[in-house]
Amino acid sequence: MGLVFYYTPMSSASRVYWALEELGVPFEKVKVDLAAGEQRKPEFLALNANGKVPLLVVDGTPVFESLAILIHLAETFGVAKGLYPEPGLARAEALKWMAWGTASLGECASRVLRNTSELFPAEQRNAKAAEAARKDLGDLYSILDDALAGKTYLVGEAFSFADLALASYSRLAQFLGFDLSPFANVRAWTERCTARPSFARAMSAR
Ligand SMILES: N[C@@H](CCC(=O)N[C@@H](CS)C(=O)NCC(=O)O)C(=O)O
Repeated sequence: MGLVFYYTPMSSASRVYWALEELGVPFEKVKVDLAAGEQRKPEFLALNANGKVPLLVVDGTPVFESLAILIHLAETFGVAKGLYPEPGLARAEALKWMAWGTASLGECASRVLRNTSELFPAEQRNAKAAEAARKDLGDLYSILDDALAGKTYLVGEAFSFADLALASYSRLAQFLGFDLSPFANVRAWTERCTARPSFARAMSAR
């Protein structure tokens, strides 16, 4: 049965798309038109009751949440490809950054989005909350910038799933109009990571 990937371009599914392209594993893709409400169709809800992308169906078993999908792909295919450490402290470091990216950076970027984007109803947006979220985002990028000082990649010497899981948020930050220019290490690392052909392939998917 293999891998069936449900995605929407420019969404939380993008980093999973990037991972699949980076791994070079065969997968079937199914585009979900969020604007048309396809995520609320019974056949999709039967696979993911959350009604959200990404969703990866692995040999018939649905896996939702982009972080869980990334970890599964990293463990299953990434180790052999040198994209994810063997179990041990280096893996703990990779997991630390992947979890931080989702729970801290991603959560914060999502707060900025929810309080500024016209994708959300005006009455649910709050300028003060947006301002606080932008400040928090700056604090988080400062932490990431310090962690990248003198380093090419986050964990070890090579590009890994830790970089992939986090670098995709730089694009979201830029989309939100967040100024990354004070964070020189983050900018250089983002350019290094997103220059990979796998990133271009994933981003050009429509
Ligand atoms: N924490 C989830 C977030 C998933 C999510 O919010 N997906 C959005 C697109 S970015 C979605 O499918 N929204 C559809 C909806 O809420 O109706 C993950 O990382 O997988």
